[in-house]
This record gives sequence, structure tokens and C-alpha cells, in this order.
Amino acid sequence: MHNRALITGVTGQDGSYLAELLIAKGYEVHGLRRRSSTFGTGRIEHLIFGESPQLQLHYGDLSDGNGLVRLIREIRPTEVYNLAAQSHVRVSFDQPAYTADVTAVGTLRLLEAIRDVQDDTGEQIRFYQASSSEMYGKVLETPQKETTPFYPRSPYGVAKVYGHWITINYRESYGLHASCGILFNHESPRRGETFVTRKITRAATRIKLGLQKKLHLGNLDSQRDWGFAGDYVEAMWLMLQQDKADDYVIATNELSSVRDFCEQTFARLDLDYREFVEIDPRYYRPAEVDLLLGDSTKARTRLGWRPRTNFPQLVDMMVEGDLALARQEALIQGLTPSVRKAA
Ligand code: NAP
Ligand code: F7E
Repeated sequence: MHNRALITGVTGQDGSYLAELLIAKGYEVHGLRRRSSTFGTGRIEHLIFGESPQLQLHYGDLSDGNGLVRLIREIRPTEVYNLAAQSHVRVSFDQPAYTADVTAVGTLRLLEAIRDVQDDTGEQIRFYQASSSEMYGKVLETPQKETTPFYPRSPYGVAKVYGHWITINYRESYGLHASCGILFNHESPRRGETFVTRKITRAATRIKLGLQKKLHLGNLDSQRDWGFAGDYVEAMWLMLQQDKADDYVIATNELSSVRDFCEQTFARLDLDYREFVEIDPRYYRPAEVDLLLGDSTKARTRLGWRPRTNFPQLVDMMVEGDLALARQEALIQGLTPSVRKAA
């Protein structure tokens, strides 16, 4: 059978890596993009331009259920990966209803569209839901695994719990081949610039080149299990290749703090983070998630998945990417000769 995938959230970090992976595997790949006043396709430009683009984009939005039905009827995907979401935890406190509409009910709209089309055509559409370690929130067990109860601590976490359970409900009620990946934090040089890792690598490299003086952060003590997004999208694909749909934790099983991330990033640039990082309470959250540490034994055993990139390699990769960007920025700005020399 011809493999045809639809990726929602294709313009985001994970969407771009997943599109690359599926194209390399010979899939016909379609992506959902929402309309905006700018292109917003920076992460996937290499896939959409040229005479025969490898990735076909369609306008749509998780808030528009009819549009989703129409699109799935037209594309007839064999696999749908739901990566779209209002994915920023801090922003979800400012926009709780919007976050619920897109991240929670948006998942339901997509499942309904898949159920409708699958019923009509009789062709199976496998579904992947991007669940999140944020569902564990104020953790009830460490490390967290598939059976650990949820205790979300943000409107985003609560919305993801809804998306997770409605996916399981559709699997159990209607026999959909629907799987949830409970992914712990994963980063890359393509990470959005307001998430803490990218904020740190972007700022540290700009500081190194004299483009910025200080870095303002919130809670340096929170601890996360950080992996590389490129490794994690392989786990998404593996889940949909199994005969039986199921849910899996995807994590490195290693813990680092925001402070560790700062220390290692600045050290790679021969800088001491303590001279540049300032605490700004604006970045504190109304309720914090102090520690997330995954146990991905099930994925390692049943899917044969394991992360290929460790924490120091991840930091290196992000520093390298942002150093290149900062150098370009320094040159474009035509700064002083000494800065040009450093760049
Ligand atoms: P991201 O970079 O923030 O990308 C989110 C994507 O969703 C973007 O393509 C965005 O489009 C799209 N989107 C937002 N609202 C939409 C709407 N109303 N309709 C259609 N598309 C919409 O997120 P990511 O880091 O790649 O994460 C991918 C998924 O995994 C998300 O669901 C996230 O919540 C979840 N997750 C992420 C992590 C992590 O550590 N990265 C961990 C666990 C789970 P624009 O480009 O137009 O904004
Ligand atoms: O924060 C602390 C902050 O925004 C990590 C999303 O992909 O992963 C991500 O959510 C930690 C938090 O990621 C700043 O308080 C300190 O404790 O990078 P983050 P997140 O909240 O863990 C999960 C798994 C997802 O599913 C989400 O979609 O860092 N922190 N100072 C800061 N965080 C930010 N953003 N900015 C700061 O200045």
C-alpha cells in the first residue's frame, strides 16, 4: 500500500523533523499549515520549494472541524500525526480557553474527522497523538512511566490530558489504531526561541559575539529530561508501525536542571553563566513543574527505540546552530571591526 501521511503542526519543531523522516522513508507527505500574515515556513523551506516539492501544504486549523474532514477526505492519508498545539506552558496561563480549544478539543475534532472518513471509505487511518510529560506535572512517582497517574499543573497540561484520554477513548470505543507518545522535553537547533533551552543557547551565543549583554530567566532549579527532537520523531513513526496501537513514554531517562543547561552552554563558549544570567520573576509560572524524569523501558523493549543523542551532544548541537546565526547577525549588523573579527 502507498504510504500517505498527514502531519498537523508541520511548521513546528517536531513537524519539520518528522516530515524529513517520512520523506526519507518514501512516504507521500502532506502538512497542515494555518494562515498567518507571514510565511511561517522557515523550518520546512527546504522541503516545499523547487519543481517537485517533497512536502505538500494545505491550509487548515485544529479549530475548524469541517475543514479537517474535507482535508482528510481529499488526502486519504494512511497515517495522521497530530503535532499541532498551543504548546507553550507559560502562555497557556495567559490563554487558557484558547489552549483548551486547540490542544484539547482540536484533538477531538481531528479524531472525529478520521472516524467519519474511515467509516465512509473502509480504509484504516492510523493516528498518533502528541501527548506530553507535562501531564505528570506535580509528579506522583519518579521516574514517570506509562502507568504513573497524571497531575497536570497548567492549562496546557490539563488540555494534553484531555487529548490523551480522548485518543484512548476513540481507540477503545471505535477500534481506531490510535497511539499516544508521552514525550518528555525534546529540543534542537529548531526549537522555538521562547522555550528555555533555545532561549539560553540563543542568548549565550549572542553574548559571546557582543550582540547582547544579559539573559533574563525564571526558575533555574527546575529539572527536566531533555532529549533531541530528531531522535524522538523516530519513536512516533515506530508507534504507528505496530500491529496494535498503544501508549509509550519517550525519554532519555536522565535529569538536568535549567542551571545545568546554562552552565554547560556558557562553558562551551568559555563564559561563566553567573556573570550574565539574571533572575526575572516575570518568567515564573503560577504553578511550576519541578521535576520530570521519564522511564522509557517500554518503548525500548517493544519498539526497539532508544535515543542516540545525549545531553552534552544536544547542548553542542544547539550552541553550534545558534553560533552560526549570531555570526550572520553580527555580520549583517556591520558591527565594530573587533566583533567582525570574533565572528
Ligand atoms: P511547536 O514547535 O510549538 O509547534 C506547534 C505546531 O502547532 C506549529 O506548527 C503551529 O503552527 C501549530 N499550531 C498551533 N496552533 C494551531 C492551530 N490552531 N491549528 C493548526 N496548527 C496549529 O511544538 P513542538 O515542540 O514541535 O511540539 C509538537 C507537539 O508535541 C505539540 O503538540 C507539543 O505540545 C507536543 N510536545 C512537545 C514536546 C517538546 O518538548 N517539544 C514534548 C511533549 C509534547 P505555527 O507554526 O503556525 O505556529
Ligand atoms: O520550560 C523554566 C520553566 O518552557 C522548562 C514544551 O515543549 O516541554 C515544554 O514545556 C523549564 C520550566 O518547557 C525560563 O519554568 C526558567 O520549569 O522550556 P520550557 P516546558 O514548560 O517544560 C513539555 C514536555 C511540553 O509538552 C511543552 O509543549 O524552564 N524556565 N526560566 C523558563 N522557561 C521559559 N520558557 N523561559 C524562561 O525564561
